[in-house]
Order: sequence, then structure tokens, then C-alpha cells
Amino acid sequence: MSASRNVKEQIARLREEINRHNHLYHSLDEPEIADAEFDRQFRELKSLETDHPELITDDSPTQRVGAEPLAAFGQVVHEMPMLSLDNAFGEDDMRDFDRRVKTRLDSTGDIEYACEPKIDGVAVSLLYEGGKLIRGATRGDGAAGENVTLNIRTIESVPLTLMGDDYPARLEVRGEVYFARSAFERMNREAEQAGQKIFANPRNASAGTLRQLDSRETAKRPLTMFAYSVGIVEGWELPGSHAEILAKLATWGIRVNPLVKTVTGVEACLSYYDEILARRSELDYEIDGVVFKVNTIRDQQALGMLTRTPRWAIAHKFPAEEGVTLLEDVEFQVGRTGAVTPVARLKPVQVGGVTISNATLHNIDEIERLNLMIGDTVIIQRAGDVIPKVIAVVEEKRPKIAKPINLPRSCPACGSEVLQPEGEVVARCTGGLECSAQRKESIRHFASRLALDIEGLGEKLINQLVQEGLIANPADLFRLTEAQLVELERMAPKSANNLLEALDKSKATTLPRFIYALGIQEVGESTARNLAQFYRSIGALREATEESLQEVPDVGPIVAEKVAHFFQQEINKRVIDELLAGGIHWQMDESAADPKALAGQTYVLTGVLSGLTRSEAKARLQLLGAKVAGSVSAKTSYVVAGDAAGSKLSKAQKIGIPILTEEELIALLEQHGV
Ligand code: D41
Repeated sequence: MSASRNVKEQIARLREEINRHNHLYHSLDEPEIADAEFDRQFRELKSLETDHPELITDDSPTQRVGAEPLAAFGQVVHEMPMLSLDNAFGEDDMRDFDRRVKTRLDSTGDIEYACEPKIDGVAVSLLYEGGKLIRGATRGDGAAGENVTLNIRTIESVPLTLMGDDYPARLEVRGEVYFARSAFERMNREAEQAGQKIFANPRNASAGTLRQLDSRETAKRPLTMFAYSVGIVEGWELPGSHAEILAKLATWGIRVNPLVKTVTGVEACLSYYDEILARRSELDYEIDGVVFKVNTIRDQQALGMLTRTPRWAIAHKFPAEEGVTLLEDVEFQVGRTGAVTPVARLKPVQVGGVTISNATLHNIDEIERLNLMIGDTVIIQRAGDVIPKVIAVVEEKRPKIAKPINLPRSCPACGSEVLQPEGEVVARCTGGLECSAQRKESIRHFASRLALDIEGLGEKLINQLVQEGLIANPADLFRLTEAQLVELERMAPKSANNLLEALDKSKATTLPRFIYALGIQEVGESTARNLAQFYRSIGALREATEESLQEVPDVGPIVAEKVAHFFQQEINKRVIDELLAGGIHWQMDESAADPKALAGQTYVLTGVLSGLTRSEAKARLQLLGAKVAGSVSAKTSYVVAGDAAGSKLSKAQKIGIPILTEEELIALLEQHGV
């Protein structure tokens, strides 16, 4: 039966290719092929398997979609207990730890340590037999955890089959499953829009997702994992050091954190800690410290363990970025689309070196969930540079005079009715463009950096212009005169002229920016770009039906409805006509983005980008045929350096790779129409 042998071979070849590209993409962050090519291979495999279901195996990459829901998880008793980590809360603790290690090892020389970021996720154990993933379990209490195999199998960075041919007959990989911050935020945004439950933080989200009884749900959520050690190992002699074990795991396709490093002596550990702390906000995952492990396995064995923690490892924790303070008041702010958002006014408190006096409360449901009252003592959390949030109430400290918090019935800006549609979490002011808050916010959005980028037109000035009745919508901006402007308080003729010039300059824009600037509900920057690519003119977009809109990539029925509705409103039609008549224009190269424009070039993104997310920058570069790699080498064409760029930037400078700023990158992308 040569035909069937042929099919078998074809399936085997496709599986191997798909596994290899999965690994390149998810573990190494260095894709070799475009997503579309990957999807093509995947579809081909799927269709062969549909025609030959007898050839489907458990470890086929098509089998990550989840299975029938379980009634409950089984228990897994860990053959070797999963230990926990002792903590160090400062340099003194770290020096004590190092001293204890040296004394026990009877060593006078500096100790070699393997250093790793401490991922704030969920610890798991993966068991491979004959190179096949046969079981995944949570750590649980260290002695026994839950059998979450079906959920683990959906994680694309976890190989179902190990790569290479020198893996042990039995191998237990231990690691931390987590949510990338970007993926977490996207998921919560989508959940919020769909009126579903949102997670408080990525850690809760990963724990909740791993404990989903319906693995088909888990499959929809992008969990990932970094390995941090091994448990059971049979049929393989361990190498001499922890770092070598991790390096070996990586060769079998297991994802290992690229920031793992070996250093000598406790002072170098402290420098590593400082380095990782400084880079904390640029990482796409949450960490709560760094872990140091005596690198030599023989030394680890000599040191042994206490009841639950090894003597050879320690977690050096970052200072908590949480604070306790009083909730003095809650104000309701009205956004561009009328969303009424509660904001906590706090008694100012220092958290991680920053004074916090406001925190977001998201929506009224969040207030209910927290059971929050004015006058409460609250715990607030500051994560990186995002807006701080209230995470809990200290209910024992609630004063008798604490006041309940109610959604206002009327808009604090315009007095129109505030409505919260059944089943939605967002309450909205019904005043539309009659509402001064919505007007101000929509003009502020129109002028913002990623929209028309009108220099010098900030919040204060917009408030002044709206208050004075000089503008009510974006089109009015372009009718402002010098005579009107100089009448304003604190406006010298020079600044008036600067503003008029900036307005003039902003008229030359791009179609995606213009669409984004309109501030249509649910239309962010990337949707605006998709709409522009699809319709190529504002005229065509204005005429688009809901049906046609749903053919645009990433546009579903909800977004289509909002877009169509927006262009039906008389006021919006008028404003757009006036903007175009007022001289707003752009050039649209007739051809779509050239997928080969940057072919053969490799980009490395580093540091914090502010105007676009990393994944977006990556996607847009890839649309033009560029590769985006995770580390700098002689093959790198350009390094894009955001704020606080670190070692990748210095390496690029050292080997003479050209550096682009974020602005230069955006200009490059726009020049090529993506
Ligand atoms: O990143 C982590 N969360 C992490 C956790 C890490 N990088 N290394 C770890 N190493 C260990 C030992 C030393 C016991 C092998 C760990 C953990 N344990 C751990 N995670 C949860 C409990 C213990």
C-alpha cells in the first residue's frame, strides 16, 4: 500500500515541520516563516487527518484544541515532592544566605549561582515518557497536585513530543505557567466587552485557566511556560550544573527564560537583581523577584534541604508595590464614548517610590465586587507604569460613617441620563455630543499623538476652547482664528500662531490615522488600519454595510454595528464633510502593503515602546516581510530602541547595528502603508 505509506510520511513530515515552527515561534521568538505559511501547513495536516482519522495520534499538533469537560480533576501525588523557595527580603538576607552556603560547603572562594527571574505564575510538573508528554500536574501543596494534563496540552509552547533523540526515557520538567501581560490585557478587554468575568491579575488568570474543567476553553487562552528545573530523571546522567540542565531542556524544545544567567559571588547576584528590577516593566510577564540557585549539582546535593525548601536556592523578592490608604471619595469621569468610569480619590500614599492619590475602579460592578465604600481603608497596587488600582478593602477597618457608592443617575458633566444597558458592565451618559465631557474627550482623542497628532493642543487648552464655546467638534478646530485665540487667558500671539501652524500641519495625515481620530467606539488603532487597508478611501468606508464590514480582518458583528452606526449619524457625516472641506487630506498608495518591502531584513525590538505595543510593531513589520528576532546578532539589520532599552541596545551599538527610534519605526511603517 504505497499510497497509504505516502500519506503517513506526509503526515509525519508536516507534524515535524509544524512542531519545529511552533518551537521557533513560541519558545525562541524567532519565526522562520510567515503566519500564513504556518496556517497553510496546519490546514494541510488537518485535512489529511480528516481523510485518515486512523492516523491521528495524541501528540499531533492538531490535538491542542481541548477535549470534553471533566467532572473534576484527578489527584497526582508527586513522586519527588515539589519544594518551595525560601525568601530573602533584602541585601542582608542575601549575604546571610551566601554565607550559610559557603560555611556548609566549607568553601572560601566565591560560589557560582544560576540566576533567574521569578515568574509570578503557577508551578507545574510535566512528565515525559519516551519523549511524549503523558501528564501535566499543578504543584498543589508540593506533595500532591491536580491532574491538568488536558489543559497543559493546549499550551503551544509546551512540546507534546520532545525534539532531538537524546532525551531521557523518563523526564519530569518543572516550570511556571503564566499569562503574558499583553495576552492577559487583551483577554480581559475582550471579556469585559462580552460582559464576562475579568481576572484581577495575570497570576489569577493563569491559575483559573489551568483549573478550567473544560479544556476547550483553556485552548482559547494563550498560556505559556518557562521551565525552571527537573524532577524525575531516568535514563540520563544529569550534567554537572543547573545552567547545563536548563540548556539541555532547551535543546529538547522546552521553553527556558532567556534571562537566565550564571554569575560568581553574591555581589554579582545583587547586580543581577538590580538589573532585572530595572527591566521589570519592559518584560511581558509579571515577576515578583529573582531566584538564585547554587549552580553545581554536586554542591546542591551536599547542601541538601530543610523540610520544604532546598538549602541551595533562594528567592530575592522585590519590594511589594502595594500600599494601604484611605478612600476619600469616588468621582465619575465621562469618556469620549460616554462611558462613565469611577475613579478613586485616595489619601496620598507612597507605593514603590511613587506618590499615589488616584486609582481606577474600572466600573460600577468592580465597586460591587470589592464591596467598596467611601471612607474605607483600601489596599492599592501599582504594577509597573500602569494606572494604580484598588485591589481589596480592609473591611475590619470600615468606619461607621462609611458611605455607599452609587452610579450617578445623571451625567456629572451635562446632566443627561446615565444608562447601564442590561447585561453590560459599562454605564454611559446618553448626552452624546451634547455632553461637554464627551466633546472634550473626543477632541482630545482627535488631537492625540496616534490620531492627528496636533502639537500643543493639550487637555487644558481643549477644555478652555470648549468652555468658551469656540469649538464643539473636531471640525471647529480648523476654523479657529488668531483673533479668537489671543482672547483666551494665557495665550500670547506667539502661542496662538504656533497652534494655528500645528493645526495646519496636521491636515496632512494618513487614512488610518484619520479613521482612528474619528473616535468610533471599538475602533482602535489596529482596527482603523484594517478598515483603511480594506476600503482604501473614506468614501467607501462611509458607505460600507454591516455585512461588508464583517469581511474586514478582526471585525466582528459588534464592531461592524458600531462602525455602520457611526457613519449613519447626521452629526458625524457633517463633521467628516467639514473636516475634508477644511483641508484634511492624505495620500493612499493604490497598491496594498508590499509583503516583500522589508524582505531579508531582521529587526530586534527592545525597551518600552509608547505609541504601539511590541506585538503590534512585530505584526506590522512582518506584514512587510521583515523578520523580528529576540536577540541581537551580526545578522540583525536594525534595532528599534524604546525607552529604557538595556543590554540589547548596548550590544547593537557595540557591533555597529543601526538603531531606530520608535518615531522612525512608525514613519517607516506608515511609509509602506501598514
Ligand atoms: O520562576 C519561578 N517562579 C521559579 C520557581 C523559579 N525560577 N525557580 C524555582 N525553583 C524552585 C526550586 C529551587 C525548588 C527547584 C521555582 C520554584 N522552585 C517554585 N515555584 C513554586 C514553588 C517552588
